[in-house]
Amino acid sequence: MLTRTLSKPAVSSAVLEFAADIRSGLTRPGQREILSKYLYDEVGSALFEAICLLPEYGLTRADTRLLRRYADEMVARMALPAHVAELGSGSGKKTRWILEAVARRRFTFYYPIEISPAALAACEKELGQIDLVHIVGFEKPYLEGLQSVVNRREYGESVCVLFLGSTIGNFDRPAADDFLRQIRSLLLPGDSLLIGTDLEKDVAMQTLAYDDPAGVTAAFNMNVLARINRELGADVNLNEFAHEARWNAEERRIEMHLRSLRRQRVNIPGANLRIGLESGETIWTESSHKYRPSEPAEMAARTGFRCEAQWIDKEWPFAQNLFIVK
Ligand code: AVJ
Repeated sequence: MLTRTLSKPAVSSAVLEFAADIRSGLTRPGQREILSKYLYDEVGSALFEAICLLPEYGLTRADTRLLRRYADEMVARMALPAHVAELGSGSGKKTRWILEAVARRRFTFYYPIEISPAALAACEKELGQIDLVHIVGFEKPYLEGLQSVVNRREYGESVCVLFLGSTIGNFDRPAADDFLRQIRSLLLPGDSLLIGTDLEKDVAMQTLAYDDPAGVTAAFNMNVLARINRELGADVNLNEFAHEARWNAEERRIEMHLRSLRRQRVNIPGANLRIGLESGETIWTESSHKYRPSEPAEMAARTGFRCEAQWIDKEWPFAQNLFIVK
């Protein structure tokens, strides 16, 4: 008797890409690195949602306060969009205010663009019930997702892109400009980009937001090592690493690192990699750049936008910036 089994590739292309990026990041001369997007698997996305609830992490509450309070004013200052795209929607909780403000005025398509399928599902659940809003989610990298959105535009319709939560801060400054230029190249004059930027603040307060006493951020950071064990069959001992958050005054950013607590070897079969780490050596996992209030408008001017308006939260210095395509 012939038995047939469904054939499924032994290793998915997503895991192969993860393996290749881990390999190149961990063998980089000088500072070893893991790309920050890999922090956000299903566990990492859930831990990030928990970070947003921490008293030390005021960013998300400031972001939400501004959106809730000024949504109508924000929408009144943009060309009323038929299409609202959100880069990295996460759970979508704070997006509600803007979507409702748009949908009070017209029928709207909303496109969350997310690499985390779990976050995308949560977002579709959170925002799926708003009157006059039709959701179409894209599980794609930001620019590919945005390309799919603009392909749906019909003549005379405007697009609004949301890039909330200071996710732009993950890019170093030159790369942020490049990314904004790429967004710009997919848009048309009059389209809008609402972009959140965390502002510079007291260094101790800023650092504590990334090194909370309950250790939630440490778990978020450490999870990327657990992910390497899960997906690449590695043998990393998490007890031999420590979470570290430091303020880089020159680059004006918080950096998250994983510090090796002793001289050790790490074996990552799925990436065909064995490396030796020195005691005290770090792996850089994320940057969160902080901005001066005048900086977003300067970024807009360099990248094909003008900054139409800015709203700043007083309690936790954070800015929403409305860019309009020139
Ligand atoms: C989602 C990139 C905006 O940089 O503040 C929070 C991620 N990392 N705590 C940030 C994060 C550690 C967050 N962003």
